[in-house]
Amino acid sequence: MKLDSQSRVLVLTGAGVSAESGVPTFRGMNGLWEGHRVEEVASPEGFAADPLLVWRFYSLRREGAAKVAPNAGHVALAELEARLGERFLLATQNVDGLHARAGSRRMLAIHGELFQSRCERCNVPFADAQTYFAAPLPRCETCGGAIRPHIVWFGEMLDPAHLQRVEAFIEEAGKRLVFIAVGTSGMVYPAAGLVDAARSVGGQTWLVDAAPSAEYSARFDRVLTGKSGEILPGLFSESAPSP
Ligand code: BV8
Ligand code: ZN
Repeated sequence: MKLDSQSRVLVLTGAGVSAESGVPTFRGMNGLWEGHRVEEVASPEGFAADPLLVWRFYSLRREGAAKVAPNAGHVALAELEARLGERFLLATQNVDGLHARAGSRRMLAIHGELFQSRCERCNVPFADAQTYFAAPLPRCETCGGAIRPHIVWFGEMLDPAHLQRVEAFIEEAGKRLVFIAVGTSGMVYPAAGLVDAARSVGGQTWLVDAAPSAEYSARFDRVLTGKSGEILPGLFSESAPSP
């Protein structure tokens, strides 16, 4: 991939970038968890209906994510950020915290953070690695409200500040934009619409995925099929010829 001194790189990552770290992907779970549809468990309706079931889902994921480490794909993205500085921005759909652990700083966790919780009334997120597998479930000391994972659930709005930062980056970059989606099936909106926004300003669009879907692939200029942990490290080194 040829990047020059004008290139502005926006990266969108999904569950596939953490797969080589041992974190299960959503498609890998066929959208199910212990027989429940993820969309039901990861939703405000699901939390209202059965908060213990939802806390068990996120507690298992906290336990899992605490045992894994960033892989070469996460590291390659942190290194690219170090090279490009403000000409780089990462929007991740992942909540596992692995990008931050690999050193990414110019990173927006657009679907929330697994290791943060918040009172559903006070809405102030705080670091929380606790697991909750049985009642009593955590309640806010200030107002007594229910504590929930600081996650953007299906049917919930993404943080407008995140969306504004991504849109501003795309607008400002224009034709100098290189948009790279890594390890995402492109099924969940509004993240899945970013490639269209990138194309609308004349940016270059690349997809890196182990098993890209035909529908999502069709919206990219270039599709590199393979594991992100194997492709990313060599993709950005200036000397490497475009594969
Ligand atoms: C919104 C946090 C509306 C949860 C997530 C009906 C009701 C309500 C909403 C909707 C509806 N119908 C449609 C919607 C909109 C909905 C949506 O898009 N649904 C989809 C299912 C159709 N979107 C929303 O609800 C969003 N909010 O629309 O608000 C609104 C509007 C106005 C006012 C009020 C409300 C919120 C979406 C965020 C949901 N939260 N995450 C949690 O993590 O627990 S989404 C969650 O699933 C992930 O964050 C991620 O985004 C998504 C899974 O996608 P991927 O990351 O792509 O993972 P996947 O497994 O699918 O793919 C992995 C890829 O990696 C594969 O391609 C695979 O080939 C590849 N791969 C595997 N290994 C490797 C690899 N690639 C490279 N290397 C490897 N080694
Ligand atoms: Zn509260």
